Amino acid sequence: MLDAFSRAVVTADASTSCIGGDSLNKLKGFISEGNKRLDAVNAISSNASCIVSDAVAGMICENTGLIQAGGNCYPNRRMAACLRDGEIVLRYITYALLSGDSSVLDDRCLNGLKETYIALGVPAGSTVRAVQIMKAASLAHINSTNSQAQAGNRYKKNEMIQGDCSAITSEAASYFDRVISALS
Ligand SMILES: CCC1=C(C)/C(=C/C2=NC(=C\c3[nH]c(/C=C4\NC(=O)[C@H](C)[C@H]4CC)c(C)c3CCC(=O)O)/C(CCC(=O)O)=C2C)NC1=O
Repeated sequence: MLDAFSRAVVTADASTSCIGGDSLNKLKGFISEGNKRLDAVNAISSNASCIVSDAVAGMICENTGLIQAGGNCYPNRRMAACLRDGEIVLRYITYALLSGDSSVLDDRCLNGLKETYIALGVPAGSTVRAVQIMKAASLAHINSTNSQAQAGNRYKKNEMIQGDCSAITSEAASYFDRVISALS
């Protein structure tokens, strides 16, 4: 498992070079922009149960066969497993976002997951749909663009200093996309 710093070391060592130039500048940015990263992680973590339950509910609304006999969210045992998997995936995405590197997500969550899902008959398309909804909700929370209209009485405003969050948003998006491509 690597983070932005150990990744720079491993990459430099692989080419027997010193750490400098571009990779040092990237690490400087990692530090100077660090509070945005912490806020982004907090925006997801502190809304995780809402993000997960909303995504799984949305996935089921679009495909109600999932909760009927023969569906992979039926009976309740499978529904619980599905919600738990949503939380696992989102938690590993927050770890990757915190460390600035996808290896924790790749190695500890995604490695072999597609094969596990195929063996269990968990439908890939539905899983991808749930991850897409989690992605949209998480990016909205990072940017504080979540609205009462979308969230109803569960609406929670994130108190954050407003600034340019485009870089951390696209980095977060890339981890969701990683999950989607690993399962597709
Ligand atoms: C550390 C990382 C980690 C991951 C990622 C993980 C996933 C994981 N999900 C599983 C099951 C499952 N996963 C789902 C998920 C879903 N079904 C659907 O229809 C939806 C599309 C989707 C939710 C979005 C379901 C229903 C099961 C139970 C399947 C079964 O037992 O028939 C299983 C089989 C064992 C079990 O049931 O607990 C594993 C290993 N376990 C881990 O330890």
